[in-house]
Amino acid sequence: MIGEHDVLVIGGGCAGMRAAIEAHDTGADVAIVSKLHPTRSHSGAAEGGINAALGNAKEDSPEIHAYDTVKGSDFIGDQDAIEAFTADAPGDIIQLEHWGAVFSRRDDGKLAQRPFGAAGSPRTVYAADITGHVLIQVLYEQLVKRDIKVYEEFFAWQLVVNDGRCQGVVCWDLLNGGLKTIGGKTVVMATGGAGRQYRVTTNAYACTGDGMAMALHAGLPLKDMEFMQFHPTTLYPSGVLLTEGCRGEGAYLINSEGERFMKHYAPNALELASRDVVSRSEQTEIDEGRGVNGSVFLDMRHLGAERIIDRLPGSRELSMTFAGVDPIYDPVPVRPGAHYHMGGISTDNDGATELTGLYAAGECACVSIHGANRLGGNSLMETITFGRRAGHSAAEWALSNTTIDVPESVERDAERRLRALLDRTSGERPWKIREELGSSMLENFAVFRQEDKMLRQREIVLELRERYKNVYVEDKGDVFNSDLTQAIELGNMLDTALCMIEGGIWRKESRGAHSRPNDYPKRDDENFMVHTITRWQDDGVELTTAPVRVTKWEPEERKY
Ligand code: MEZ
Repeated sequence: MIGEHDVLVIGGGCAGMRAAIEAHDTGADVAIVSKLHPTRSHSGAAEGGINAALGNAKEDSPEIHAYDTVKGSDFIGDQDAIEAFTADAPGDIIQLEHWGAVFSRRDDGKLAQRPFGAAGSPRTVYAADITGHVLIQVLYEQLVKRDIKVYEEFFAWQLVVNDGRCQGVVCWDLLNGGLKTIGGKTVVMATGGAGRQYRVTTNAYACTGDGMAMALHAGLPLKDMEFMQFHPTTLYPSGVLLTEGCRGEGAYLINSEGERFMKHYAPNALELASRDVVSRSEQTEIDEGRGVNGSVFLDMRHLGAERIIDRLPGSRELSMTFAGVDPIYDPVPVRPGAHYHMGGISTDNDGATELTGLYAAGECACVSIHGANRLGGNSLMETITFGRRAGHSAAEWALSNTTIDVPESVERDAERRLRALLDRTSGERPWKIREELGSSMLENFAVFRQEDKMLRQREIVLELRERYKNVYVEDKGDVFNSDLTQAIELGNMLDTALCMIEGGIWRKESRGAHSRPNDYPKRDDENFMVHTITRWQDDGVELTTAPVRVTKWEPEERKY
């Protein structure tokens, strides 16, 4: 073992850093393990903002925020978790501001808040359109201030479970090579999502579901994995995110005929309906022949150069760089792209999982506050609020329990598995399997779903898993062996994809991001207002269900 800590956080994005800061401030000795430098984490790609009911632009309250979130979730978010979240959010924003987050401000000096989709009030606090980027810098400064150790460029591979509790993680040292074990009295998983399962995605190459897969393989349940959010405005052809903040500032969507089509789908909220609704509307326009190259257009021209440059400078730059279009003069081609996993490692409201000593927060976790569809801006807030809560409870547990015991056999077993992979002298290269996974998920498990396509996708993933058993790592070296880590990441994506597909096949209704217009077009509260729970059993997925926790909002028809 190369190190021992009270709390070990896996993942250096917003949730991981916020958890580490809180654990430190609770009195614990903390370290972060991350395959990237923290300021390169994918949280930095979150653009449009972070939601809290400050009421600076219009009357608002945590209760209204909670209702919007419950409705957005299509009524399977757990309402006690949502209420805890929206109650904590304003204080957490003020804390970030006190730490130096340079949020945009109104003329009267208050924090500015912009409208976002499906929100009853302009609630999204922002720093132009680089909010995530600002937050990771601020959180990283707080790590440095506290001298929190970061095991940087350490690829976490396997949880250490001994004596019925989680006590650390086995990692591959990217810089020097070799397996290294780090002990923790408690471990907080904060590794983000797995959007790279799809060919068109806003997600960075690093988003490969490593934490979800580690938990799954340690016997933990993943909850609601069938719900994959497609963000309505990803640039054609790259999939790079164009923030919802553009629509918040007044941009609208048009089809190939120049028609503002959202009036047919969400007559009140228009482009600011929830993401599942807007993505479906775009996909319908495209499927019915009113798109161009599989895209529609986001029109910002009427906002004028001054507003675009002031509020949306990053979006302009991304459009020019990745689509060759300056939004001041021309509409930008956009289409739905895989963006966010509503599901993840099942936790309670303080991040605890069912394995003693293991906590989770951020996109890899499912508390669950997003249910079947997340509201834009609730994700950055989730990283902060639930990162803080998980860090606190992990520290409290660690401080009242004293030992770390990692048997030598743990690293020996991991070494054997690694050797089996590295010593293989022939086989299939990982990239081909990865490409087929990305294309087929987009084809068969995307904005719209239907039984035959999902069954086909299950077959495809099972076949890819068979081929994966023979995957061949060409680079046998120690230093920055990305061939090796990409092969491991591929295994993680395949297994988590299987959980998603099994959940999708099981859910015979349309709810939030799980839309089955051809076979089950309606929501079915009587039979399916439950969470799906998937576990890894006998090299496959076992599916059960768990009840949704309702505090005060009974399900109603969802209209925007
Ligand atoms: O919450 C998000 O996903 C977000 C803020 C994205 C965006 O459009 O900017």
